[in-house]
Amino acid sequence: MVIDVIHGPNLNMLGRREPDIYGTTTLADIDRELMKLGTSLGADVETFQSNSEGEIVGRIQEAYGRVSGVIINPAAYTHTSVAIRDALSMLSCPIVEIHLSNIHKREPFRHHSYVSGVADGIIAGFGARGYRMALEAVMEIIRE
Ligand code: CA2
Repeated sequence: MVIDVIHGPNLNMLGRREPDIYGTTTLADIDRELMKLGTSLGADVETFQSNSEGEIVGRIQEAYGRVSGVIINPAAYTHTSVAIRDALSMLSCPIVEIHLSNIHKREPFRHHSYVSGVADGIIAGFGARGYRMALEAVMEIIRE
């Protein structure tokens, strides 16, 4: 069983800039932790980060029929990308949208997500630990 974890633009900078908003954990730390948790839950966690909208759309298309669940932090594309939403809407597996910060506590332009309408659930505001919550949630939905 494969769970795909997709990280959007600038998340490769995690832990290196703006620790007050996004924390000090790096993306490599998050990926390592998810792979470990995945093994204990019986899933192969694959991770992908891109700063390019087209590459993220391509990755979602490749997930079609191949993966059992998707966890996605579309980062800034959350608030702009109909293309990512449309790609996600083609999947039939569970989708969890995740944000490190509580986007509803921040600037008004972050309050709208194009992705939420096609996600099974949303986790926001719990920092890096939200990824663990997302993986546990996705595995529980799959097993229901
Ligand atoms: O809270 C989140 O996870 C966000 O998806 C992060 C995005 C932001 O545009 C969304 O509104 C909320 C930004 C990711 C940028 O990540 C950085 C990490 C370290 C330093 C600078 C940016």
